[in-house]
Amino acid sequence: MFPKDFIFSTSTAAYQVEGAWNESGKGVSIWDDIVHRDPSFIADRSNGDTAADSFHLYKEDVQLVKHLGFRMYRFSISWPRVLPDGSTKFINEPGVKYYEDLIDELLANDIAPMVTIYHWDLPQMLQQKGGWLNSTIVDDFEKYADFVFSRFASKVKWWITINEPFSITTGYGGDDYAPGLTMHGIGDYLAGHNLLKAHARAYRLYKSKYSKFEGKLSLSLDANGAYPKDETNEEDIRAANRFMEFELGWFAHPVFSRYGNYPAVLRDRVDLNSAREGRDDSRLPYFTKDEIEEIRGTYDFFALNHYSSRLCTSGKTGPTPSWSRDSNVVTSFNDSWPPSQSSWLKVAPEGFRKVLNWIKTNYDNPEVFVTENGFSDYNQLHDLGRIDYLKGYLSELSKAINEDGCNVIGYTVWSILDNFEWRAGYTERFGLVHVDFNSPNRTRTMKQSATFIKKFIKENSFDSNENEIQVMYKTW
Ligand code: PNW
Repeated sequence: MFPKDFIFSTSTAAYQVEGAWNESGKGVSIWDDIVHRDPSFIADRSNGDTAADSFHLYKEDVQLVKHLGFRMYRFSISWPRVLPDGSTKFINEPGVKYYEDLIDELLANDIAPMVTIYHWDLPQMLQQKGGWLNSTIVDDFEKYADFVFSRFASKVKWWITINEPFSITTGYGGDDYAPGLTMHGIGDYLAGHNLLKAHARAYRLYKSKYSKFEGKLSLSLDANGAYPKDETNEEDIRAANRFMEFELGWFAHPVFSRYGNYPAVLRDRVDLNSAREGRDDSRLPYFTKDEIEEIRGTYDFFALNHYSSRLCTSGKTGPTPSWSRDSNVVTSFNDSWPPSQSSWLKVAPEGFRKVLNWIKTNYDNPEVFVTENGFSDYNQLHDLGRIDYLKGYLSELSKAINEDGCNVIGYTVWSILDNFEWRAGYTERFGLVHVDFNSPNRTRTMKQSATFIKKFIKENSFDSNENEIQVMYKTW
C-alpha cells in the first residue's frame, strides 16, 4: 500500500503529555497561567499539571512507540522548560537534560526524533509583553530556536519550527486557546504575521549556521478538507476554494507558493472589509518585498496536520470584524459523516485525498509529511471508531500517493497516548494507548487501535484483518 521507505510516525506535544509543570526549574507558560487563573476555560476544569506524566515516564512511552512499530516519534520542546522566562539569559539545564535523555532513548531504540520547537506553550513572561502580537517575538523565537539547534541539531534531523500557526492565531482572535484573547479579525492577523516571520527566521538561521547537520525543516499547517455544499453550485465551489485559501493558504502561500506573500483572495477581502469599516490600514498587515523573499521557500518539505472536512457555502458569519466574516464562508458537516468525541471532527476520509491534491496542485507537488492525523474517543479501550477512521484515512492516503502521484513521504498518528486535549481537557481522547488519569502512576493500556496499527505497519496493508474490521465497523 505504501512505498518501501515510507515513514510511520506518532506524536505528542509537551504541555499535553509531560506534566511536571513546575518541576526542576521550569518557567510558567501561557497554558499553565490560564488553567490556574481560570479553570472554567477547560471543559472538565482539569489542567496539564501532571497530564500523562511523560516527564517521568518517557522511557515507557518510547517502548510503546517501538512496540507498535513506529520508526519516528514527533514531540515538542517546552520553551519555558528550557528557557524559563523565554530568553537565553537564563538556561535551565535540568530541563534541557530531559530532552537530551528523551532523544538518546529514542535513538537507542532506533526511533528517529522529529522535534517541534513551538507547540503552543509560550513562556508567560513573553505573553506579558504581548506574545505573538508583539513583533519582538520574532527575535525571541530566533534566539530560542538557535539555542535548541545548538544543543540538539547533531542528533535531530527532522524539525518543525511551529505547530499550526492557524490554531495559534485563534488564541488571539478567537478565544479558542491560550492566551484567550478575543481580538477577532485583528489579533489573529497580527499574530499570524509574526508567526510567519518567526518561522522564516528560524529556518534561515538553521541554513546559515547548522546546515552541516543536514536536517530537514518545515512548519506544520493544519487544514480541513473543503467540499462545496452543493457540488453543482458555482458559488459553493468558489466558497470551498476560498475556505482553503483562508485556512491553509494564509500560511502556506507565503512559504510554499512561487511568488510568496498572502493569497490574493485573503489580501483583497481583508483590505476591502477594513476600508468599509472606515479604517486607514488593512487589519491584515503587509509584508515588505524583502520580507516576502525572506519567507518564501523556507521549507524542506510540506508538513500537514489533517483531521476532518467541512461543507462550504458563501455567506456572512461571525462577529464584525473577524476572520470568518472576512472569508465569507459558512461551514457545516455532511450528516453522513460519522462523529467523533470532538464536535469539530467528523469522519470524511475522501477530504484527506482532496487536501493532498490541493497541495500538489497549488504548490508544485512538494514532498509532504503528514505530521498529525487522528480521532477522538471518550475513555474507551474498545475504540472501533478510531480503527475505522484510520482505515479510511490510510486508504485515501494510499490513493493520493499511488493513483494521484502526491509526493507523501510520511504519516503521523496523533497521538501515541491519551493526553490533555487543550480546552476539552481529558474529555476527548486521541491516544492509541489509553491513560488512566486517576491513577497516580498514569497507567498506560493499549487500545484495540494500537493492535490494529501495529499489524498494519508490520504488514503494510490491512487486507489480512479485513473481516475483523468489517465486524468492528458494524458494531460501532
Ligand atoms: C491539533 N480543527 O489541533 C494539535 O496540533 C494538537 O495539539 C491537538 O491535540 C490535536 O490537533 C487534536 O485537536 C487541532 O479544528 C485543532 O480542524 C483544531 C483543528 C485541527 C487540529
